[in-house]
Amino acid sequence: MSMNDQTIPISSGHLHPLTLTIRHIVGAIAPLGFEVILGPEKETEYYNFDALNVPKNHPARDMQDTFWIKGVTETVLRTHTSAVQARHMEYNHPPFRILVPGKVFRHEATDATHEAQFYQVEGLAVDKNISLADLKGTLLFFLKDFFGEDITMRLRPSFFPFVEPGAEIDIGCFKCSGKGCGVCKQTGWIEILGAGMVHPNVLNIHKIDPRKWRGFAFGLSVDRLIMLKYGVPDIRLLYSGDLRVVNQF
Ligand code: 2NM
Repeated sequence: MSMNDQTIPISSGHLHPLTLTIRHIVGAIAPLGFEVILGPEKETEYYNFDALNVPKNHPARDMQDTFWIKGVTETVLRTHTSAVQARHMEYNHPPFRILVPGKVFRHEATDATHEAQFYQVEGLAVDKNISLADLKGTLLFFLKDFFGEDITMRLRPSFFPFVEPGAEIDIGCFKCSGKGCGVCKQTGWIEILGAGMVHPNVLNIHKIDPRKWRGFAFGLSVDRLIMLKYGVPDIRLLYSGDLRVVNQF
């Protein structure tokens, strides 16, 4: 009898697509000089909202959008990893470039494209003479790594309380090359992440002089990137624990 007749084939485990994709994103951007920083998932209202120039009456602070921790009204489950960037700005002097991957929470109904928890990677660079060109260069460098060399990108004006100006970044549809299809909803463009130049109020809150220092920041959903790149139809599949899903990555 040969050895092979007694060998039971076993399949080896591997990392979850969310972990693999976080590593891909961080691995692409970190070589540009970004340090990876982690922080708490349970946050204070201060770091999650006040320290980021989110107004007291902003709808994002609402009970419908944010998980408030019962009995401790000033404590939340962080709604974005920007809260960690606020902590970093408070305790560090510029220049710095940081990347913050992590889990975030939104109190909203779940459907194919929304989960109560998902993963973000946010980036922040503060230095002298940082401009929108640095933001565009950094993001295009990343998007070419993630979606391929041929990817194109555009910025559309948008609003986030922590940046001015703010922008949504779209990529030219990788499926139809801009002709219009189901993936890009016939527009030729796919919204991929949010970004902007750090608002002077945010710098001031952290005692960083906006006349001397400037910053760019961006935030993306890891889940959304996976869904787009691989055609995953429902975000909940990423949290199902179903090996038929996971084994495809
Ligand atoms: C986004 C969009 C635009 C952002 C801003 C900051 C900070 F802390 F520097 F102010 N961190 N991340 C930012 C800006 C995030 O996500 C859609």
